[in-house]
Amino acid sequence: MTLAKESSVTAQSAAAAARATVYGVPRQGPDRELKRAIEGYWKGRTDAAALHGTAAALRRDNWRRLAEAGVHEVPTGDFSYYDHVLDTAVMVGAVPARHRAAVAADPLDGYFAMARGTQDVAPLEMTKWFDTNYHYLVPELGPDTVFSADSTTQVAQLKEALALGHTARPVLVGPVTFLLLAKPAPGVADDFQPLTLLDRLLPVYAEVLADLRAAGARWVQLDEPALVADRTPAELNATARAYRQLGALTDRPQLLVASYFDRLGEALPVLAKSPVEGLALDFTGPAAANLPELAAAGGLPGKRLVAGVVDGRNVWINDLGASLSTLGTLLGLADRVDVAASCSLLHVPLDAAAERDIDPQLARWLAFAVQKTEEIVTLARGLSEGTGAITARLAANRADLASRANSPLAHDPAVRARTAAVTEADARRSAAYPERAAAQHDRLGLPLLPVTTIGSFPQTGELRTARADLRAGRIDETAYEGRIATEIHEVIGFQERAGLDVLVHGEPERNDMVQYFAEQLTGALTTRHGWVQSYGTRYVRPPILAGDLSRPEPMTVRWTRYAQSLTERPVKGMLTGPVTMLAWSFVRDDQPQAETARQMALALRDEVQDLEAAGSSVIQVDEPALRETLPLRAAEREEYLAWATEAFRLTTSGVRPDTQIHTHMCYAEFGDILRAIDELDADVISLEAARSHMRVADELGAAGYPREVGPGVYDIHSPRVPDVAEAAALLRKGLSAIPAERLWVNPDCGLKTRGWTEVRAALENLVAAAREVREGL
Ligand code: MET
Repeated sequence: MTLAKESSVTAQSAAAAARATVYGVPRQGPDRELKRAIEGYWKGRTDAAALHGTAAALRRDNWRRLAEAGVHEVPTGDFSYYDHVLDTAVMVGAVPARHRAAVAADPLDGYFAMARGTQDVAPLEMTKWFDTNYHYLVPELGPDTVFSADSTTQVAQLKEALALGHTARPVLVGPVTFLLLAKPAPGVADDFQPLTLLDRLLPVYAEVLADLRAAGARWVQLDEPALVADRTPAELNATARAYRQLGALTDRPQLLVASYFDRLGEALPVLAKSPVEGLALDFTGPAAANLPELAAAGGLPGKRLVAGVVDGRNVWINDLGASLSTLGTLLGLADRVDVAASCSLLHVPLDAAAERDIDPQLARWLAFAVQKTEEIVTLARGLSEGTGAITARLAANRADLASRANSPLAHDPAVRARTAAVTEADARRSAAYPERAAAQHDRLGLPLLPVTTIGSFPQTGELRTARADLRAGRIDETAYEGRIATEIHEVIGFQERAGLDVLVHGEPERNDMVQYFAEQLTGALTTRHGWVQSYGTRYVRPPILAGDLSRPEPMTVRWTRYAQSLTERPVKGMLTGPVTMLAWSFVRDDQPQAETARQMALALRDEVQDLEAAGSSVIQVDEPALRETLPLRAAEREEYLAWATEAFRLTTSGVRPDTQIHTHMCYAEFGDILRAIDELDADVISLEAARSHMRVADELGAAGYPREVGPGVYDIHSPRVPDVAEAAALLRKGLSAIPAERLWVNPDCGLKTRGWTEVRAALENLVAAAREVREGL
């Protein structure tokens, strides 16, 4: 292990001590107080004053926690009632016309209306924040958009922090990223490019910057993560123009432009040459390439560099020695170097110390936001005062890392031997698709346009109560299982009566499609308090894939077999796929993701084979996350798709030719993974299509996709029930792209969030539509 060069460390302390900072912290509070306060406000249980009071107290506690840990410069403006991109839209006056009256009447209610919609007005669209599991609200812009500055919230939060005695740095979404994340407003041409509004937006940012300076900001951080994706020369020119103009302002704080989630690449020289005073760069994972690229570009003479050396997106302890080595190299490349996490700590849970049930051996390897803050402070101290000042801490860190490297909890020789022995043939079905299709046709005897669902049926209040009762000890395991069995009985009965062709058991026993499996896998952990914001007041607890993965016993066979015992029709086995299991978990960082994916795939392969042996003739392996984990840079995609598709095939290829493998993905945009979808070699794929008028069917048809497809004809994201005519029209549209022999009829996604009344009506209509269209064939 190399440590920071003592000579460079002395140089830094002579100039200025390295500062520890972060770009943002988890918003929810130790007990998700924010969620409760906001939802209480929505339900009318608390008033706005009480909500503001809770929020201010949480911010105060967050800053105090940071300051007490030794963070020198705390962020402001990272806090949000819903989403920071929505906050930015409000800050620049980009309120859609349909929401203006509500915002004018009451800014807080108007804000929530933009986020969630009302009875009469649709919300902004929501989508994933880069390749994280956080969702932001998509700004809607058009040629007529008139921006206007409203710095109230940013100024108020800055003043709060300053009044509490903190050195504070407001954090804003930068103008280029804001525009690149926006989409054309309804009614505006699809090809409208929001970036063309840059010259109108910059004066608004100038005004906000002046207001923040007047309120006491010495530095302001502008987040530009959009610059880590592949950008066109025009986009890079716009970036150069933006920062030339903002840099030239006289009435402004010093500017720190932050990037994260990958390397800056072509945008690095653009920002390095701009007249901003500082850059924040990610030096973790693939973004580690920022280091040589920065050196090659001649560094950042005269500028401040904030070095994101602590991974802000995973839950593992930092290798402090390695980080100090990186920091030591960086010292020669900038005027001063400060230390941070790679991105906002929004993406990790708050405090690993709250996890009392985790094996203490394993707990040593975990770092949530609180622990990462301590690592950042330690590194800043080591950089300023020399490694001698943190000797004991470095030794403890080495011991923790060594305990992980050698731990039998993380290393299972049997699992390793098995992944090492995987051959190309293991990830290939034993027969080609045409032969399989014929065998499956004979075995299943399905009609043309078979009707099925995606897996889950409504997760009713009774089911959730039963689970809570079981956890609280109010009912025992037997009583709980009785309730699950009753539910499965009803779900099967309904599907038979409604006339569906391939049935499901409805997933009533699953708390969550990832957690349910993680709880049963060796090598995976689940947390009690490890909440991470997904969107708005929705928080999830991603499992932690800590060690080599294996499946001690079957996970789904019992309920699937029970469901099958109730009907003559085929019941689909239902599993979450390996790529999605990884995407929605915190994945170990001490081996390539491809290796973890392979272990997961083999564990799931055993389950697939056990289902087959128990009589399942149809097995679905869901991969809704295949596309969202696609790397931000095109150059990294091929490698990802290679291991991801291999993991899916490894999971599903051990079955007989006459066992039908389904997969499901719920999004309509996947032009960029068409080839990968083909590589999965699934017999049947179901996709989201209802909202986009079966566009996926057209795309797959045009691409010559050779296997069976179920483009969703029922949009389950809305309480609307499609009538027979509407579903039939969509099916006919599907038939224009996919021949009847290969077209399935199904909803867009699982039904767990819907109510029984809608589900009953919608599925009956789907069956009727399928019969009507079949008759016309
Ligand atoms: N089988 C799962 C369900 O129906 C698939 C969900 S994909 C987000 O709920």
